[in-house]
Amino acid sequence: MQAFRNLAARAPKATAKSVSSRCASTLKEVLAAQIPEKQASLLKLKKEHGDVGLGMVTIDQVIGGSRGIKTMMWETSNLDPEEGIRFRGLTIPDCQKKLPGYQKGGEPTPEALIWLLLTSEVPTKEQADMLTADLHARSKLPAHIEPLIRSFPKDMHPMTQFAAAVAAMQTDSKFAVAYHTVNKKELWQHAYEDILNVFARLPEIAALIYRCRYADGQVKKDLSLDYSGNFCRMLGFTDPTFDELMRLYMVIHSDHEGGNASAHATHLVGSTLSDPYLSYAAGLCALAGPLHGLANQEVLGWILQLQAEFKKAGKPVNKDTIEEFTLATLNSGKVIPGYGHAVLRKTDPRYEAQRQFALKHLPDDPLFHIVSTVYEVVPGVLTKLGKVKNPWPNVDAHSGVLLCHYGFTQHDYYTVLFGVSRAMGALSQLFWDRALGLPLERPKSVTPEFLWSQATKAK
Ligand code: AMX
Repeated sequence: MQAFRNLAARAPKATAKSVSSRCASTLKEVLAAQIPEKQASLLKLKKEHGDVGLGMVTIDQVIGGSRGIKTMMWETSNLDPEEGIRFRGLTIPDCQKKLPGYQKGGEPTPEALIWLLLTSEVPTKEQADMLTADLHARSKLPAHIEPLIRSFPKDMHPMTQFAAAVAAMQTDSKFAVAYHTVNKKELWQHAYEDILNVFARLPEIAALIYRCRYADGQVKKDLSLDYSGNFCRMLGFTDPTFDELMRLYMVIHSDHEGGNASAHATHLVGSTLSDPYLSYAAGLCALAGPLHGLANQEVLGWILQLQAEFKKAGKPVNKDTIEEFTLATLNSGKVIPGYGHAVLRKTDPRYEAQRQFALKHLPDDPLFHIVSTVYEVVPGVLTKLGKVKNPWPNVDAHSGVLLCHYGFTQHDYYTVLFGVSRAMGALSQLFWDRALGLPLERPKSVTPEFLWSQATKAK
């Protein structure tokens, strides 16, 4: 035990440093300076302690979607079942306190979070602004992307359009070209370029999909604003409070450690040395599933259905009627969207952060009132089922109601917003995967016969 404590004391801490300790100042220079030390640390860990076991794997885990099996290294964030997410050691309230906002005291900007996720250092306002300018400068889409999006059938789901457009940008990949021409030790530089370009271009792609599907197809940029502010203008929203909501939304949706399906898919595909465009397109396909990112669309659909049915039947919205509606959903063989989680065992702090925003900015909104009453009822109902491991709300239980309040009502689009945000975590980690030269991911599968033979031996 003492030996473990000594080792742990020597290991790099997953806590953000408050000021850049290095003299290098651009994001790429800070990262370049960090790489040799981190490579050496990983090599030492592998060489001297590679044979240390991390626990047994049970048959239940093999059949049950690998829950809890520690099988991936992920440094940008960590998820504790009780406490929730920490980005480089910082909780959501820590980020709100420490990361620079667009305005002093405002919500942290996604640019500040990208800096934190990549470097584990809290950026100064100047560094965050420098990154904003860099992202704006990289934001021009390859010429074929706009016509491609305009050619999609109107009824193609926005997430299908989004994943297809991101994959189609692969024509621009510097990493894919470099793979054939440069020493693999230098590949991280090209991964960096692609990753920053993906961050820069996702908002316009997302806005084009939105404007073509629900509005006049025109996208108007405002590069005098930050990443989120410009994104809101491109979508067609001009309320500064909505800009703040978008900053909060993007930060809390950015990363949720590595095991979730979108992050894991990005990491898996990237491990084949597929470039960041194709890797993140895979992540988006995973995010589009209703048990994962699409749950945000499902939640609002469920709440609107509840509201419409109650109105038609002349029923009041209260705990009893919501309990009836919840039971009817469960009895029809469906899940309650926005509730439950594979890792969390408490109310998601991302839900709590959005609830605080609602209490401050829209306390009297009728949909917020429904969401709050659902929160009072659903955990009790799910607990009574006896099988649900986490009856508490997750991030998706709240986001739609906030968006709706500001007139963003097209809920079949909501997962695209999640997809713009999730890139920040999944691709920051992908940068480190390439910088550290992590190998092809290739776990072992086993047959049912093997499992039966092990089960029989264990008796
Ligand atoms: N409503 C009804 N049943 C639920 C439930 C919910 N919200 N959450 C879990 N259950 C059920 C499961 O379907 C499973 O039933 P089964 O044994 O009959 O198949 C049982 O409870 C045990 O599941 P679990 O171990 O508690 O959860 P899990 O790790 O297998 O699944 C999740 C996690 C999120 C898929 C699940 O809670 C769920 O389906 N929630 C609703 C969809 C949702 O909100 N997804 C978004 C998650 C966050 C995100 O990724 N964005």
